[in-house]
Amino acid sequence: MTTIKIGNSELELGGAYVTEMRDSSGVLHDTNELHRRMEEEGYLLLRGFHDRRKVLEARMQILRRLEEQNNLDLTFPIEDGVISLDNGNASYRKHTAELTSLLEIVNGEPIMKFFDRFLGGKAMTLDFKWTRAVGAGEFTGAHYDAVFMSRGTKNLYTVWTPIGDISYQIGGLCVCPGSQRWEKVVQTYGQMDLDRDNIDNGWFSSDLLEVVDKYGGKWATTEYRAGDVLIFGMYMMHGSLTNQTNQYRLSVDTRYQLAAEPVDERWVGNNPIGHTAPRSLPPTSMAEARKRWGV
Ligand SMILES: O=C(O)CCC(=O)C(=O)O
Repeated sequence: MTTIKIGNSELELGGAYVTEMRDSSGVLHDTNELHRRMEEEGYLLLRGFHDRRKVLEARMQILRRLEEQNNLDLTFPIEDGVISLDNGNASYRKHTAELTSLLEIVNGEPIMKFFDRFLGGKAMTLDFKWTRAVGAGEFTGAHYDAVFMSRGTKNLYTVWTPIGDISYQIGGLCVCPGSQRWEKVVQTYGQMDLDRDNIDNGWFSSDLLEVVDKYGGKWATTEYRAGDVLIFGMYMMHGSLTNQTNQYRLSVDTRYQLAAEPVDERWVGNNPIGHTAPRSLPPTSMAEARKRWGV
């Protein structure tokens, strides 16, 4: 029995809440089938999409940054990315421009060519890269990406790239297939703009189980290998498993769209402005907003 952790709950893979993700790498060259699966299931897991050695090179570049920032416990090999005392999430975002190996992966030919084909035209990627080092006991709550980056085209895709091998214990991403069709949620929460609406941190819920209790379906997840990518659209409810180890979970999420379509200006340019919410007023809680929306 494989046990995984969501929030504080230990769950069985194949049980009521969690199922194994489907691997679509076998249909990588069949664009119609990729579209069909994206439409139906809402995500594409493509194993071995990137050259594993390049991803591991990017991992070392990041780990050296974390070492310089004193985030690592150096009584263990640097490769293991063991977290130093303070345990929290670590940030290396301000160093993104120096992470050349990482940028080669997320801006490189394989992924850009994939999107040229998938989108049926010249693709572009948003310049901002959401780099992550998720600490012990940490996880990401359930959300749609639309809330954070939908001022341009809605035909925008997230690519989540594990930077290293990610076991169930380290805790990678999970998605909720079918959540792209939760019409009422899409029409209310899904229309929210974090910077305009000032509602909490944008997470629909920090309790992933509550979400499927209410709307049905299951969370789908897997163990990832360096080289894999997971792709989904703006209205796919997703979050992550809890990191149960003393090692950082390294990953990056990046966005792709047709170059000819409108762009969310917050996330492009040499120094993207990012979230702009004037937080002079206290934020409305998501619980309150959900009550108002009836979701
Ligand atoms: O890596 C994570 O924990 C969150 C990533 C995420 O929310 C995304 O890829 O949109």
